[in-house]
Order: sequence, then structure tokens, then C-alpha cells
Amino acid sequence: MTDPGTDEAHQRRFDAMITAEERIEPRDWMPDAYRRTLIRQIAQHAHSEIIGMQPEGNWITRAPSLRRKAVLIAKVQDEAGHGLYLYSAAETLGVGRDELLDLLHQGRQRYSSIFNYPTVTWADVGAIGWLVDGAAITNQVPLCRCSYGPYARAMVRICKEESFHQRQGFDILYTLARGTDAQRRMAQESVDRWYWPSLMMFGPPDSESTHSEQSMAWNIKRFSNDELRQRFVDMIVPQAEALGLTLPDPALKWSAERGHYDFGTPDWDEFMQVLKGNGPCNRQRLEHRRTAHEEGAWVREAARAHAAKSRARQRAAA
Ligand code: BYC
Repeated sequence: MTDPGTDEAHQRRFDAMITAEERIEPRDWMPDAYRRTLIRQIAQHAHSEIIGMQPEGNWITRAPSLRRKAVLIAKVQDEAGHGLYLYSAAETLGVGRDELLDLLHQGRQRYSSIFNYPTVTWADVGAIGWLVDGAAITNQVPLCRCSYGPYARAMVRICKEESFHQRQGFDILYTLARGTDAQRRMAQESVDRWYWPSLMMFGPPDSESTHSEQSMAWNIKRFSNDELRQRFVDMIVPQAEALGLTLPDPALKWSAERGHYDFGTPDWDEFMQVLKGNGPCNRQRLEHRRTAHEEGAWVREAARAHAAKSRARQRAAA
């Protein structure tokens, strides 16, 4: 049994580390609720990375040139890599990757709402890079200063790769926006579809966010959902101008008084429906993931057999 006196001392030390902006490492004592919050967020983030491979993976066979295809393959591979860093970070908190994947497959853990929308045109690959990766960077750069060491360190590398991803999305849209009329229309139509869902990526409004206050007190989240959403809008408005495309938001307007762009309200009913599993592609995404996992069983088995053989060989040689 743990001694309550010791727990109190641990809690005091933990609180002092958070106040001093120090990093919490896997072997440090941490409150159960802190551990559970991190597992929830990191797992959700990892699941988003691997489910996020599907909408873009859908275009690998149809990319319009060899160069675009090579770049897209590399980007989708990067996302698998991000998933791996993040599952590893979650494992330092005492959960297994298999366990987390089971929870995803059973629909008991979430992944980002954004990946439940379909990629119906090539321009969607550009819009995902520009808007979705753009939103991801805005959300994730502050996570490089998250109080949990392994998550913060994973974020540094992920953010570097995400900035490159955003540039490739911008480049696709820039090319289309300067192409034929049909290409320009395709780019605009795609931005029209992805703008609102990308604003929803930051989560519900602060007034509805259940976890923000505690996560900010623990230095897991450094800014609220609405603060990051505002930052994102401020970033993309001039970028849309450079692209020569418009954002489908009649309320968008510079506010000299606030020093920020005013913008409209996303359709939060739609967001809630997507979270409940009723988005356009929820069922398809999970089904595809489960099938990929089942079909990959022989790879995991072969890797385990190989590891066992290598260990046996090492033992024999020692
Ligand atoms: N989608 O209290 P709140 C990528 C849930 S991958 C689904 O504000 P929190 C990429 C939330 O979980 C990008 N669910 O929550 C990959 C909670 O429900 P539960 C992924 C959402 O955690 C491939 C409830 O709503 N990035 O960039 O304080 C290709 C209340 O919300 C969403 C990350 O995961 C959502 N959008 O804040 C290209 C970043 N929003 O769990 C690109 C790390 C909220 O109580 N995560 N919910 O049932 C975070 O920063 C935070 O978890 C969030 C939400 C800002 C997302």
C-alpha cells in the first residue's frame, strides 16, 4: 500500500516541477489523472497519424506525375513514422501499442475528425497539405513545450516534417491555381470543402472543451482550442491571397481593434456527428484499418520469430 504521506510529497514535487516548467520523464512520479490524460491525447494523436494515411494514400496510384507520386509516397510514409514515434511515447506511460490499437479498432479511442472526410479530387491532396498539415503545425508547435518529455521530443521532429508537408500542399494548390480554368476551379472547390473541417481540428470551442483547463494547468496544452484556431486563421488568410484562392467564410474580416481576423462559426453539430461516428467516411476508415491490421498479422509474427532467432543466436555466441 502507498503511504499517503509519500504521495503528498510526490504531488508537491510534481507540482513544483510543473510550476518551474521542468520536464516530467517516464520514471518520475506523476498523478494518475496526468498519466491518463497523456495516454488519451498521445494515443489519439498516434491514431490520427495512421488513419490520416488513408485519405492521401487513396491518391498515390493517381498522382499526376512521377515527382508528385514520389513526394506523396514519402509524405504518407512520414505519417506512419509519426505514428510510431507517438505510440513509442505512449508506451513510456505503461500502455502497450497492441492495447492502444485494439482500443482504436473497437472504436473506444478517437482519432482526428478531419480524416473522416473523403478525398475526391487531386486538389484534395493539396488542400490536406496546406490546411490540415497547417492546422496540425499550429496545434503541435506549442506541444514541443509540453511538460511530458517523450511527447515534447517526438513533437520536435514531427513538426519539422509537417512544415515540409504543408509546403508540398501549398505547392500543389499554387500550381493548380495557375493552371487551366478547370484546375483552378478544382483547387477552389477543394479549399471550399476543407476549410471548415480544418477549423474543427482544434476541438470544440473553449466553453465546451472538457479537458483544456486541466491540460493547460499541467502544461500539456499551452494554448486553448480557440486561441490556436485564431492563430491558424491569421496564418492562412494571407496564404490564401498568395494562392489567389478564397476562403468560404463570409464573416472573414480584419479587425484592427483585435489585431486578428474575425471569422465565422464552424458547424458544431456536424463536428459532433463526426465524433459520434456519423461522418462521411468513419465506417470506411475503421474498416480499412482493421483489415490492414488483420492482413499484417503475418508480418508481426515473422518479426517476432526473427527477433527470437536473433536472441537465441546471440545467447549461443555469448
Ligand atoms: N477530432 O476537451 P477537448 C495530423 C474530442 S494528425 C476528434 O477540447 P482536448 C496529420 C476530445 O478528444 C493531427 N475528437 O479535448 C496526420 C474530447 O473527447 P474525449 C492530430 C476531438 O484533448 C496525417 C472532446 O472532443 N493532432 O496532423 O483537450 C496526415 C472534448 O475536447 C477533436 C493531434 O492529435 C477532433 N478534432 O483537445 C496529415 C494533436 N477535438 O477524449 C496530418 C494533439 C476534440 O473526452 N491533440 N476532440 O472523449 C490535441 O492537441 C488535443 O487533443 C485536441 C483536443 C486539441 C485535439
